[in-house]
Amino acid sequence: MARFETQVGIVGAGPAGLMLSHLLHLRGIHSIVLEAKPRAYCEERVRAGVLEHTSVQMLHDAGVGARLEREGLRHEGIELGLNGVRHRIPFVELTGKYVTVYGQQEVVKDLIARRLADGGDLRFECGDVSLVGIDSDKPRMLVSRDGQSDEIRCDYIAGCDGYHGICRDAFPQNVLSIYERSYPFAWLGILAEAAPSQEELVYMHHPRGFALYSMRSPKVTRLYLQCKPDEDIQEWSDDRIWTELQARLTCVDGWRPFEGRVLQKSVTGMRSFVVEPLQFGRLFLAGDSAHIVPPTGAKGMNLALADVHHLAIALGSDYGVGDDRLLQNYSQTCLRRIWKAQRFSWWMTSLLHRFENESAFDQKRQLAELEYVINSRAAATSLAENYVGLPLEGV
Ligand code: FAS
Ligand code: PHB
Repeated sequence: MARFETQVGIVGAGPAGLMLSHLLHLRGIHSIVLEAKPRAYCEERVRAGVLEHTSVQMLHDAGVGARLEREGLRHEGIELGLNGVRHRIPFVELTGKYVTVYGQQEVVKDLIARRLADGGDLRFECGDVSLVGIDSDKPRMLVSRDGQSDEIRCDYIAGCDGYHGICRDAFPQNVLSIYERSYPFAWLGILAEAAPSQEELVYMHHPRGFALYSMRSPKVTRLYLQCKPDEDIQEWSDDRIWTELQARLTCVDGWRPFEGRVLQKSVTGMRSFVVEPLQFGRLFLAGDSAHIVPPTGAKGMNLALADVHHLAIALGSDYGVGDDRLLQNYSQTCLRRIWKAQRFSWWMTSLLHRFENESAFDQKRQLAELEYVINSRAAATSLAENYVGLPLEGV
């Protein structure tokens, strides 16, 4: 067995794990990142695409924002669609802030490149990871692959291994409280080799179900449509997908998405999920390992970055001046933001999707709420300030 030592062991090389490793490096704190998948897989995995104002600021301040600045698409608003008419929510006018469209895999590529350039210890295809002694002073990560097992002794462990990872399950059962809600639908999403036919995202309410028009670059668009929770992607030819997207997104002013070759298509389940607390002993959860939001509010990746922002500051204070109060408050600090993002993501999902068994009253109430948001500056401002990202505590 090979033995290694580090200050912070990190499980998972998604946005949370990689950003944490980088932020710790900037504070002179050593970390080892264990990732089950190959580097290429992590760099090609298509997921989120919208960065809050706060996330862009964080990436810039951490010195990993140069390509984001060059290639990110600045979006000063979004459009809500109702009865084939688009209504703009002007973020900058209402909040002074904007969002940036930049693929999650681009953020991951930038962070991996920077970590490796700084001599970071990233171990891809690491093998099976298990945790030992998380409530002791020296927790360990055990990694076994091809009959070889390594032991990594740490001061702290960060569980950044997503919803399907192993770290959350390392918490004793009686410690965790789980809050969750599922939705009677999913999203069928495509990446298309088609130029954007308009500049901003369109969130469309439609009797056939929700549809979202998003993008990645001047040549690539990203589109989603509401589908059954157990939808079989094999039953969706590219033609059928475009026909359904055009049926839901085409507007009375003639606007419609440009079509193109479908580069990637998948179905993503919708759930709201939070565990409390985010800490047990010297194990800290961050990102999707602790919370999942439906993507309607574009909060997933941004919440993961906010968690590790707080964790890096807390670890920096502990290592820097021996003050562990921020670490003790880490869970509560993150949960305040997590529950606001949960509320907003649930609200956007409830506002814009068709709920099969909803009553006629609920349908009318949903439309009234959408019309209120479209026509009320106060309601539009509330949407805008949540969408661009609420201020980070302590910043
Ligand atoms: P991640 O899941 O990104 O990273 C966790 C990492 O841990 C992965 O690389 C995984 O391979 C690794 N890992 C897991 N178990 C391990 C183990 N036992 N040992 C070692 N490594 C392990 N958000 C949006 O806003 N818009 C979207 O369109 C959108 N689409 C999404 C589509 C999908 C299919 C998913 C799952 C999420 C989507 N999200 C979206 C949310 C997404 O952006 C997440 O919030 C974000 O990836 C969270 O980042 P991390 O917490 O770093 O977790
Ligand atoms: C995306 O571009 O992938 C995207 C944008 C906004 C969302 C969800 C996903 O709400």
